Amino acid sequence: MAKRQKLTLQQKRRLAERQQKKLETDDIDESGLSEAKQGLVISRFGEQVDVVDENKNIFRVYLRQNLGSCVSGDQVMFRTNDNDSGVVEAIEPRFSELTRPTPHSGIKTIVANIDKIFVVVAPFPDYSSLILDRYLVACELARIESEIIFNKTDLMTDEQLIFFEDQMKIYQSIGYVVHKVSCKTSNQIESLKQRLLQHKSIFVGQSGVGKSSLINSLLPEAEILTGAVSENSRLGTHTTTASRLYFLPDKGYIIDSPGVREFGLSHLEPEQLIDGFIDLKQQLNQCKFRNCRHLGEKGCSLNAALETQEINAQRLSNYQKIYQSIISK
Ligand SMILES: Nc1nc2c(ncn2[C@@H]2O[C@H](COP(=O)(O)OP(=O)(O)O)[C@@H](O)[C@H]2O)c(=O)[nH]1
Ligand SMILES: [Mg+2]
Ligand SMILES: [Zn+2]
Repeated sequence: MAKRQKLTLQQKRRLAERQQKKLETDDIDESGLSEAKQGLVISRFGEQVDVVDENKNIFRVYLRQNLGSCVSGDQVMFRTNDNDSGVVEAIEPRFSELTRPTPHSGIKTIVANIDKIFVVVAPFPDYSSLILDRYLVACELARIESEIIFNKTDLMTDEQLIFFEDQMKIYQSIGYVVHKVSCKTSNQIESLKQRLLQHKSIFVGQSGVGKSSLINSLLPEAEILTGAVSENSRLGTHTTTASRLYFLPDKGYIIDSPGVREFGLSHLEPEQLIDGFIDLKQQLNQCKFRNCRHLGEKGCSLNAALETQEINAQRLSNYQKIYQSIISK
């Protein structure tokens, strides 16, 4: 067993060495590299990233081996060559990051250096408060401020409008800023824009809720940057599988992210989860058992808070569902 493992490690190392050599000899002309300069990562494509320099020139460059993860929003030091290519040499420390688990028990950084997360939901694809709460938990635990966008209001039937008004009230009463918008009619898009300006934000949410459409409505000029990247790198258009950063007119930026159906939280310790539910946490008041999991145990203070309607039943139920999903991972 030990021998086999050793071989594998050796093989891995050789492979890495070969790749590194290939990277340096084939793709990067080391002698022609510029001085290191500061850049901002717009998007990641496999082993390459698009980096923008202070003059808003965009380069598709390689990553030095052992650099660690490099994602949209990362501040980097990089060098370029005459072919609009180059290499990232260092990643600056991040002031924030949003992470999620990988299928193999690892943790993946999705985005770096953001100060606000907009969670987008809509009547289509089917709205789920559980999915919304999963995102909100991730935001709270990353200590990044979040706001909620209810998009596609133009598609809501009268019945749905009543339901969604009710949902919005739940989140507003917790303290979340809620936006009720439509890309189709541009309803409330301008007031949403005011909340974005000066910030470094990301749009997250299920695929199809309208994240990319929102960015197009908010920043028609964002198209220009998209075009510029494709032309500059000569590598065709961008896939929707990668996150992508767009500059706001003055300061700040907005990052469009690909949708994930359910935001994974399996990397959390179950007892961390309550910190992600700010409303429930506030109402915690000495449960009978010190190690209470708040799953309906006798003497749980959240049962009492539910009875006096200090907390919302849907939120408690979602907390319990997520808790169960973490312990059954
Ligand atoms: N009726 C309506 N359709 C919308 C609205 N916003 C987006 N869509 C449509 O929803 C679909 C998915 O939008 P997209 O922006 O690609 O979603 P994303 O996967 O979250 O980026 C597209 O067909 C959009 O035209 C809206 O406010 N109203
Ligand atoms: Mg999209
Ligand atoms: Zn309890």
